[in-house]
Formats: sequence, C-alpha cells, structure tokens
Amino acid sequence: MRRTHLISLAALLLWSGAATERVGAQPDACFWRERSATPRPSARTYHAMAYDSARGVTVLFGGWAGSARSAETWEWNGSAWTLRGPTGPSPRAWHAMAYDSARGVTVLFGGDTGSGSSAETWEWNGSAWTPRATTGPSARAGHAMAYDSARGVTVLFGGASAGDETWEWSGSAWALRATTGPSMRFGHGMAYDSARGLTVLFGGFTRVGFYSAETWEWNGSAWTLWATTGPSGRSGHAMPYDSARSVAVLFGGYTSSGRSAETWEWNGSAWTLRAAAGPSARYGHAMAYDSAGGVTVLFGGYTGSAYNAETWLLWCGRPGDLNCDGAINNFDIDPFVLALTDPVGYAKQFPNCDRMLADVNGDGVVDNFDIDPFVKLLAP
Ligand SMILES: [Ca+2]
Ligand SMILES: [Ca+2]
Repeated sequence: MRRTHLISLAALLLWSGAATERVGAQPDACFWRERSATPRPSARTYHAMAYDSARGVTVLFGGWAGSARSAETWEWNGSAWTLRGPTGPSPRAWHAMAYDSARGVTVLFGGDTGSGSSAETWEWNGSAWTPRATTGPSARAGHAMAYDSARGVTVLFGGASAGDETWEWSGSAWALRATTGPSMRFGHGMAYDSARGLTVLFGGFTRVGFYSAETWEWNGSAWTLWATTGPSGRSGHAMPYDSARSVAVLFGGYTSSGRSAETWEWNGSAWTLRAAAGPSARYGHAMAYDSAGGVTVLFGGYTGSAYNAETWLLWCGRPGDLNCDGAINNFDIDPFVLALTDPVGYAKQFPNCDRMLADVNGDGVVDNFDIDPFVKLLAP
C-alpha cells in the first residue's frame, strides 16, 4: 500500500464519529449473480413467475422445453427451489401470472396448452390451485399481466389472439376495460409501478410484423404512449418492478438483430442501460422482484442453442455500502477493509453483497485508490 493510503486507512479505522450518511452521493451499482441450487426446475422457456410477498417466495409455473409443456409449480425462497406437490393448471407455456397482494394469491391466465390456447383463470394460494372465473378474456397466449395494488385489480393486456384488449380481474370477475391503446401484440413486458400508480408496458411483437420499442402506461382508465428513447424493439423479454428503487427492470428479449443480454431500467421518465454483466443473451425467460431479499430473480429462457435452467439474481446497491444494509456509515468500515484485502473472506461473510461496492471511485477495480473516496463518503 502507498503511504498516503495507509494513513487514510488508519484514520478511517480510528475514526469514531457519529454515523454519517451522504444520501444520493453515489448512483446505484447493479450486479448479476448466478445462484446454483439443487433441486431446481429443468431447463425451460415461456414459463411465468410472480413474487408472493406474504410468503416471501417467487412462484414459477409451467413452461416449454422443446419437447413438452410443464405443469410444475416451483417456489424459490431466496436460496433454494422447492417443487410443490398439488396439481393445478394443465401443462402450458406462454401464460401470464401476477401476485394479488390484497388477496394473497398468484393469479394465472391462459397460455398455450399444446392443443390450443387456454381461457382459464387459476389462483395459487401457496397450498392449492383453484380454477376461477368461467367468463372473461378469450383464449390467448403471449399476453402479460401485472397487479395494480392501488386499485386492487390484475391488469391483462394483449396476447397472440385478440391482442389489443385491456382486461382487469377484480378477484371475482373479469371486466374488459379498453380496446384502444397499444396495438395488437404479444411477448411484451408489463409491470405495475407502485410509486406512481401506473402499469408500464414495453415492446412486444405486433401484428404488422415488427418488434415494438414503445413504452406505454395504463392509469386505470387510459393508455399513454411515451415518446422516448430506450431499449430497441423486442419481444420475449421480462420486466418486473423493483419497488425499493422505484424502477421497472427489463432484461433480454428477441430483437431484429437477435437475442439480447441487455439490462435496462425505466424510472417513469427515462430508460437507462445498466452496464451489468450477467445472464447470456436470451428470450422467453421469466423474472420477478423479491421485495424481502431486495433482488430481482430471473430463471431460464432460450439462449439460442439450448433451453436454460439458470437462476440469476440482480442486486443493486450503493458504492460504499459494503454490508448492504442500505446505509453508508461506520458499520461499513470493517467490510470495506475485508473487501479490499480478502475477496474470498468478503464473499463468504456477505454472500448477498458484491465486493465491487468497494469500487468507490468507479474505475472498475477495487484497490487502494478507493480508500480516499471511501473515507470522503463517510466523513462529513
Ligand atoms: Ca452499510
Ligand atoms: Ca476503484
């Protein structure tokens, strides 16, 4: 270590002032991490996932793996996958799911069953699947759903047939709410922005034969098209909402130039491309935001040569917050020193954090040149 750095570090370790935090001094840094787990769902694409906030698990149902459709229900608790026993919907892919937090159930609609599209509504309460409404949207696949927690309804848009309809499920009945807004499409992404009370839609494959790059928002009565630049046109991406950071997170999809490995964020007014290396380029994967763990979960997809069975977590934090508790203060000093001197030890002690949070000067490497910026972050 250079002498100046040694002096800084010594000052740092001796410093015992009140915990201090500089809010917003550094932008978030995001990192993808693959989680290996056994057992796990087999490789698949066009499954659906939703996060059950009451039980703290991400629910996965169905999917397609090139030879057969799945009727499996799996749950991810943040560290392990469990295959759940009860039977429910028949095997299917290209269905949609959303978690109704008021009623504590995961809602599933439609999908491709192999003998046509489904018009079934099912609900999973964590122990049993129950078939629901017999009237509602026509049979369809490739639609998207999101739960509007302010209005207490599950919003459905699009699908490979009748794809310009907006429907809402109250928990007891479906209502057709609009037929104007985004054009007919399927394979789009949809998420509910709870901070702004709007359902966000991006992309999809439209009937006029191209990949849409449109961003739309539904306020419960009308759709608004945002004139904005952002991700290129695509379908088969996934787009959950990160409620801690108030952004919709988009990954992957199929574009006019092939599969994408891009991670984008929509904050309600602009798209930002995240330079976060992670899953390989793919489409037909599923994602959900785990609010208890503060991570976005991704599973599977089609990578161009194979169906995929990888579990990835996207974690975002603030440079300097080395213990990942959301604040930058004295409790980050020991973890910072550990990250700097013992990467293996750091990973072991903070498995859900990332050593790169010690890259406080943002030059892409963790080294002695990060000490002074870290001290400045702590000291008023
Ligand atoms: Ca901290
Ligand atoms: Ca650095």
